[in-house]
Amino acid sequence: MDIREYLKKEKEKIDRYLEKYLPPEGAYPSIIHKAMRYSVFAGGKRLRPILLLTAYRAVGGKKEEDVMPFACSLELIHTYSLIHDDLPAIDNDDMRRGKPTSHKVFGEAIAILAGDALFSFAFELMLKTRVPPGVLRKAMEVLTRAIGTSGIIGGQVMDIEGEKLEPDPRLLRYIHSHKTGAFISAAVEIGGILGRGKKKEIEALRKGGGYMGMAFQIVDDILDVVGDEKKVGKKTQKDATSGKITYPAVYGLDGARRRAERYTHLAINSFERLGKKGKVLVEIAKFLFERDR
Ligand code: GRG
Repeated sequence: MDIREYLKKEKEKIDRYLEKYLPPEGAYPSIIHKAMRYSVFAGGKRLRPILLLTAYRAVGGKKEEDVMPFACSLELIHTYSLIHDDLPAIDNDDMRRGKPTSHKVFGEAIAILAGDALFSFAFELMLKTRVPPGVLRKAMEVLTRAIGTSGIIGGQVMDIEGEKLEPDPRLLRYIHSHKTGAFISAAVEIGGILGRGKKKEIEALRKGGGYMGMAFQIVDDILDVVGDEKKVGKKTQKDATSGKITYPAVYGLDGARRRAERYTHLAINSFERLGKKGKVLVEIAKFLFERDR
């Protein structure tokens, strides 16, 4: 299969649904809806919704339309995290997804509120997922754990605190597995839950997603050092100047690449436990290791 073509088609489909779901720009008060749409449609690979849908199909899920609200809600939460991550009080970035960041265009107050609004709208949308209430509840349990202090927020807090600490491999693993790995793992696991996969399948998805998330963040670190700003869509070479604890900082570029490769193999081994049905996830894991954006 051509994985690039698969990802392109999936992204286009998700974009169509996001367009349909998000409040129109003109809805009062227009400025906030404009800001929400600006960041969502600034670009983005739509990786987390794609992973949810791919895992859903891998366990035999057939009614994609029914789970599309959940898939798209992940992209809204992800975009929210990017807007807040870019704020002057956090990473202070001017560019994201190849465009000026939200606070550069709309000012800090509206950028903060656009993030908040995407977050709350994500839950409004998620509740429209057409699965039995018990299944939705389980999926939401996984999601809320992944985005709270035992997931993204915990990782982000230590990412900031870490700038004042000595680089240490355990802290590094904590930051990456929480800041990035937890959400990616949740996206894959939720796909399995919504598709009513068997317990063993969901476990393989959860594990594989966690390993893939680690590899993803290590590649993100590597791209900060060697990536092309135009492709990456944001300023590169920032981590070293801000004293971030990253894989290249702790293990060097080659050591980081080896570790990203090792996590990718672990992810592949987990997805292969699904047999033929795990094939697309295997291809995505390989693609993410080789990506340049
Ligand atoms: C509770 C969701 C939430 C967030 C609040 C600000 C914050 C706490 C967390 C920031 C987390 C963060 C930005 C982690 C980095 C993850 C990462 C590698 C992002 C880039 O993801 P891509 O490459 O981006 O999928 P695109 O633009 O393609 O969607």
